[in-house]
Amino acid sequence: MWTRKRLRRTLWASYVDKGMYMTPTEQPTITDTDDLCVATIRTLCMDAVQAAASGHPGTPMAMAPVIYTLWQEFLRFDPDDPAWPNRDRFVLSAGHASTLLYATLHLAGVRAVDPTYETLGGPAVTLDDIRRFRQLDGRCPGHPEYRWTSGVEATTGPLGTGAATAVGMAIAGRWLAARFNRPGFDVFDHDVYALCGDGDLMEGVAAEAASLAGHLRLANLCWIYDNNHISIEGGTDLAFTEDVATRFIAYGWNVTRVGDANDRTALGRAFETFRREPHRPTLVIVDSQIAFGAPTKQGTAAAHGEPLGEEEIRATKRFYNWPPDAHFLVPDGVYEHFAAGVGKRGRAERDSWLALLDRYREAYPDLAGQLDLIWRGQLPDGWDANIPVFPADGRGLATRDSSGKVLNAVAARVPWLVGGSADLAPSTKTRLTVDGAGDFQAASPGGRNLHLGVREHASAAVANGLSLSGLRPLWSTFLIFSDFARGALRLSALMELPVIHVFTHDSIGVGEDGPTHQPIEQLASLRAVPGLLVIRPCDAGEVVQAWRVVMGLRQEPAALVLSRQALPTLDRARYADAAGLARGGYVLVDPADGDPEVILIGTGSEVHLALAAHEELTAQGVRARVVSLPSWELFERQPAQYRDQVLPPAVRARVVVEQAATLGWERYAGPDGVIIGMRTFGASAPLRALQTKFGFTPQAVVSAARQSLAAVSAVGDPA
Ligand SMILES: Cc1ncc(C[n+]2csc(CCOP(=O)(O)OP(=O)(O)O)c2C)c(N)n1
Ligand SMILES: [Mg+2]
Repeated sequence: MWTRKRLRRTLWASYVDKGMYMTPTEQPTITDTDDLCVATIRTLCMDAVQAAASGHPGTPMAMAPVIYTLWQEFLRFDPDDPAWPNRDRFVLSAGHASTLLYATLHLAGVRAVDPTYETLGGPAVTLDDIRRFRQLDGRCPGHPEYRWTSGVEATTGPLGTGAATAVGMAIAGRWLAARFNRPGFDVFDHDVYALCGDGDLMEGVAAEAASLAGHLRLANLCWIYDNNHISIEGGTDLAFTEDVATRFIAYGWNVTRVGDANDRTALGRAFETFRREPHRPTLVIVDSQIAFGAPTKQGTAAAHGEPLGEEEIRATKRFYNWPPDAHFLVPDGVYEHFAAGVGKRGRAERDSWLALLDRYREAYPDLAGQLDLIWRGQLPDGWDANIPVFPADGRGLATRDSSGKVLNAVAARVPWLVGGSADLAPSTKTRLTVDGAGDFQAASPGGRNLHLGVREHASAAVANGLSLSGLRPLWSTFLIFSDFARGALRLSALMELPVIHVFTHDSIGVGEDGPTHQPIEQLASLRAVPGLLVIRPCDAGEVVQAWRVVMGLRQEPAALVLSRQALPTLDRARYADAAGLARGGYVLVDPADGDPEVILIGTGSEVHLALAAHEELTAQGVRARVVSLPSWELFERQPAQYRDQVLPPAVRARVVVEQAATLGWERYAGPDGVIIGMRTFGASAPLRALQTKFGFTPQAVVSAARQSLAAVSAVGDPA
């Protein structure tokens, strides 16, 4: 149906495509080149949002002088190599203002790198890309996306999260400097900037991260706060009247103010103040007026977060001394001015850094070799040499314990594997105890154990920031609290970052802590995140294999789901090799003779229930197979032939057992299978009592097997 809006948009797009609105000879009457550049950013943003008929034009227009001053005069960023390791980072936490970044990337002439961030190509953002803002497959999606548009340092849009990610980048900057800089060799000394709005500062994740940044005295971190007193529903007096400056001072930040976003001199002074501050992160509070179009008609034309409309754009352009009918116009001299500013400075910075790196290579070949591995996302030779072997043991150990041992064996060989926990490292067993690991603190920025505090959401965001800077981060909490980290956790998948999320206390098996601490729906919801590998190993043998898989990841995050309680270490002479974990699911044991008539499927601690039921069924003369299925994602990647081998379609009698919500298991249980899982919250009681109450006993698995066998024989063989 041709709504008016759609018609307008289509006509607009076709005029723009044909260049009918372009008046190339007409130039703005702006004499100052800096003003001209700022106006170019503004008009590109307006035109892009108008062409897309969606998006937020107001904030980009108001913040244009801020991003311009920062990039043109301060940011150490070489447009020719947006992956240069010691570049300053700029994170647009207010991701809804994405055109601001796209216009800047375009005007600065930033070149594209491939998704592995290794090979350089053409422009990151062309004028055509800006014309096609928010269109399918365009380089300018609605919100900035890492790996999709070069020069975008982090995927942003979920407010608060970009700012928190920047804290991770600043920690990484400190860590890299402490570990790799040597006297006379400041290989790492870059700064991290994030541009935030009211929404960012309202979000809990940003508060968590700011508190951590203040504690860690991250003087290489600068948040710029667009204090425009407005968000979607209206003025901030509706819901946000706190004193932000005082709050940040209380966090231990250095707070400075710029009274007018158009005052480039004051902005410059604020950035200099940041650079001079040796001990604290800096918050630059910039007072601004969100643009609704020509200032004469403030607030009358468009609602917040909507295109301005063509008439309003013309009026606004006139106000800027811009030809009102020109669209996507980059006036003469603008590209050149950017090239002479950020371009020239960035190139000089990178050239001298490359020369420094050459000398560093000679002086410290080992360290330089490590950096090459970091930058290529590779592991050192022999990274797995220390991984222990766990002998069969009927009593066994918790998978959190075996994981802690494997982790430390790996950490001994991968110096840039850094760990952190949201105040639960003693419980999650993620503390790195290898020689010299130490704690990361303001006074010891080379430490490999981050104390992230009880701040799960910021923990995941910080881990993303560490990963974006080349480190191999892990962070940990209880599985139940993965919910608290979800926003940043899913961004690790969206950004394709090899972050390791370690979640222990993985079931009602936590016992006495009760239903508040017993995860139910968390496994299903983690499995629902595209691109997140979820692995729930059943014993120490599978834990070893899980770490092998996880360490080999280069563009995927993983969630390791581990038990609090001890689990037997399987005798792999009797049961299949744990290496089967790499395929996601594998046959652990089959009937002594003949084909299986029923398949028992389990993950983690419940694999042992399935094995006990297998013995019982064997004694009863039932031919059963046990399948360990620790990772759906890895299993789904196997060829159909392999999957059918493990779960033969002809064997329809099946039991799935997992101490979690049953959602999704139908795919493996099939129509005649029985799923033993959790359909309610848990309860506070000793583990044994819970297992009986909720039906996690070998007897329950045996009777479920019989029930499924009966269902199959009642239906009959379809063949
Ligand atoms: C976590 C999250 N919640 C809600 C939104 C939707 N949203 C986008 S912009 C916005 C208002 C942001 O206000 P502010 O940060 O002050 O930015 P301004 O409108 O001033 O540019 C909201 C609620 C979001 N992007 N992320
Ligand atoms: Mg605002």
